[in-house]
Amino acid sequence: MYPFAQIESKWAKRWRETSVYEPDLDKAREPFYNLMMFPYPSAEGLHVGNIYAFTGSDIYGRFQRMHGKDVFEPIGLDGFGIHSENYALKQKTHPAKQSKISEERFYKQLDKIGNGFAWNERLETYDPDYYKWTQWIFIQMWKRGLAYKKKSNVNWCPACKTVLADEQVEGGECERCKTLVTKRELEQWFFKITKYAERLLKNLDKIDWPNHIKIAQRNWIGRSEGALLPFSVADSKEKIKIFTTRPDTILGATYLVLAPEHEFIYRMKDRITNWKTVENYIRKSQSKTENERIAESKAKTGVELKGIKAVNPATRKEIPVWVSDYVLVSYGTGAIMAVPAYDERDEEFAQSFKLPRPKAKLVNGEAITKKVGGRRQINYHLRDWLISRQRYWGPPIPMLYCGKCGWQPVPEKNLPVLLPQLKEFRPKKTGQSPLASSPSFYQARCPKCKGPATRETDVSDTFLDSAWYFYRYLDVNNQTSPINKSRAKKWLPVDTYIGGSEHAVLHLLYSRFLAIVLKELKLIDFDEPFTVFKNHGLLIKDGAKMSKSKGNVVVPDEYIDAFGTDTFRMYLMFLGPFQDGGDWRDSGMAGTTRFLNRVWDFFSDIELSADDGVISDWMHASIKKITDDISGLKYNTAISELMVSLRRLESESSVHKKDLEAFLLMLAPFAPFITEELWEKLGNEYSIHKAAWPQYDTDHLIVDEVSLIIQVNGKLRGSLRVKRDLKQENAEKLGLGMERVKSALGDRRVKKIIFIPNRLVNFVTD
Ligand code: ANZ
Ligand code: ZN
Repeated sequence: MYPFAQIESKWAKRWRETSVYEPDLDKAREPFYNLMMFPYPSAEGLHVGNIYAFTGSDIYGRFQRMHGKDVFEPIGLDGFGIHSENYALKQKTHPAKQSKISEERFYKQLDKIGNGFAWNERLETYDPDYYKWTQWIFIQMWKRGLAYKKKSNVNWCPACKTVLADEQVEGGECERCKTLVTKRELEQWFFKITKYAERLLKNLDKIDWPNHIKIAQRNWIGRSEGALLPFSVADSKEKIKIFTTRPDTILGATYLVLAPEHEFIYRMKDRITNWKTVENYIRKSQSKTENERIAESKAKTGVELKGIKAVNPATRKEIPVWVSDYVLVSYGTGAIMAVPAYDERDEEFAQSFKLPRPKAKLVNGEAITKKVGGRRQINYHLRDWLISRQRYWGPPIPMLYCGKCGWQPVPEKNLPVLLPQLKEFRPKKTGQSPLASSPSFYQARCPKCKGPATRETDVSDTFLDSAWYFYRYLDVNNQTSPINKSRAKKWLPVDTYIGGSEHAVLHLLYSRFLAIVLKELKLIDFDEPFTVFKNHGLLIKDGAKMSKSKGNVVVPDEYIDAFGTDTFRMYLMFLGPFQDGGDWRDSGMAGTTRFLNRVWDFFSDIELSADDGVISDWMHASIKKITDDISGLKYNTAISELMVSLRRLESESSVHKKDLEAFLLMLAPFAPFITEELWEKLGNEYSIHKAAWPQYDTDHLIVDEVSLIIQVNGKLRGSLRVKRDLKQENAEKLGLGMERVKSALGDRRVKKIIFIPNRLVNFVTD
């Protein structure tokens, strides 16, 4: 086996000493921001699934660097948040202590995977130097009217003991721990992402992202065109406004349905003759999850509001008003007109309660909207981002409450609001953060009237930490601004972002939202942070996605120790197309080990032809294939082609130096250590990772090969496999490059060249 341990530590050291992977952030000429998704240290360390993603991204960065780009490939840790806190709880340590342990472990691992990281710019989200600015961003949100506190019925995870944003509820379960989410009436902080719904939707057209992610975001934003129609209430001045996408069906609207939380119900309390039943129903519905309420499989429930009638403005008929939990308070107006003739849900409901289901004519939707005094309305399913968390391990929300002055932001000069070292940091069931039991934390002065004030004791969601980290990488020590504007102008938006699709909505939507706000703050001059986003696939083991909860996680360290980083990287990338993922097998490493050993042996014992500057035709073809494959992240087929090329090199009695170089250069992104060593052995200038990617010439591509006989003065001196219809001048060049032709010619001058296409070249001398 080749001495990988020695080679790998040698070059790791040299790369660091010579800052090969540290671009000049101010002066770089061809900036290329190569970003991979922010890792969060929730577990014992990185598993091979994480490394799979990072390696794939790194290969792309190295490929760009060899194309003359100044590649910036930063790394850091998203170490705040529930993931990390839960892990600390499990380890029975304090999150502040645990995070230091995890940090060390993570960086040690990341240092070993052979990525071209710009280590000088690393950052951790729990560093006060970082979260000071996370808090600053919160305050700017507040100042722009984009942050507000509101009591509402929010998602509550009983296991995480905190509220969750809608984006963190998947199929009614907590995105993180899969516990069934319940509803709780709590006062919470929100960011007004809905203000930008239309922009977030429209901008999707101008970015190069996988279609399925764009679709997920479009669906999440959920633009819906319809109308607001007023229904008057009989014997009263009240009106109930409903939202419908089908005003044309109004003649068939035979009853109204209100969400249980609709305020109209409480206002009408005195007129509702069956109030007890109604109240009971409302209470029961509050314990259901949203998913249970709208599930198609569940029978619809509801109660009529006795004593109340509405009037259909088109038919002028009096119709009953019901309350049912299949209508959601947070969408549209929280009230609907039910049209059993056209709407399935309404039909089902009408059937259960034996309500009439008359066939009704359709009318002109726009005209009727006007006629009944309604108006056209566009609705979005997107809701505001619930940003507060009742947990300990996050940036305290930098707000103060004063009985006299109301909510006040912490003055910017007093940032950061440091997270205090609390012994009792465990989440509570009460809906209050552990910080609420620390008077020394929450007792404060109002910045306005200097009277007593109380600090907000919730912390902000981790997704805020990770919505802006890539700006900070550009200037991690900046004390005066969260973002270095001139560097941001130079380096951003991110050129290529590679990550998994589990963040299709969450992180990728929040980051897009934040970019719009940062642009308004004039810190950046674009509103889409990731021009190109590419998805990688997942590593599968024993038929399941590799994850801690499935217990099928493979820890990389022992494999790297046993086989070396280069082999490990190549093995991962050879498993399948990077964007599809692959199947991990413990035994699989043998193949790539053999390959790199062969590379090593071959280069150790090589017979070079003179450096004739020629790249063989077959190598031109290989270069084209590998270049195309890497551009398309098809790393597995690029590796196959490298294997074919090696076999070809091995079979030749003497090889062109340029072929060898091309081979090493193309292997370099995959196996950065061994190639650096062999590059040096070939006598080339350090570093291979900054050398130019080999160029192919389409003229040389062998589409269809023929044998060309090469003669000197009519005497056979060899033959060449070349592409059919090769041009005379190229055939001459190739022939003259052959050792046997050179020695046969000696120092005689070539007087004439006879060329028969696809057959022969004959060099005739004086
Ligand atoms: C009458 C009707 C007739 C409707 C018909 C649909 C079909 P999207 O596309 O999601 O916007 N709706 C309105 N607000 C609702 C709420 N808060 N909770 C539950 N359902 C609500 O769908 C809008 C349609 O969903 C609206 O149009 C309304 O039913 C219902 F043949 O009004 B429709
Ligand atoms: Zn005050």
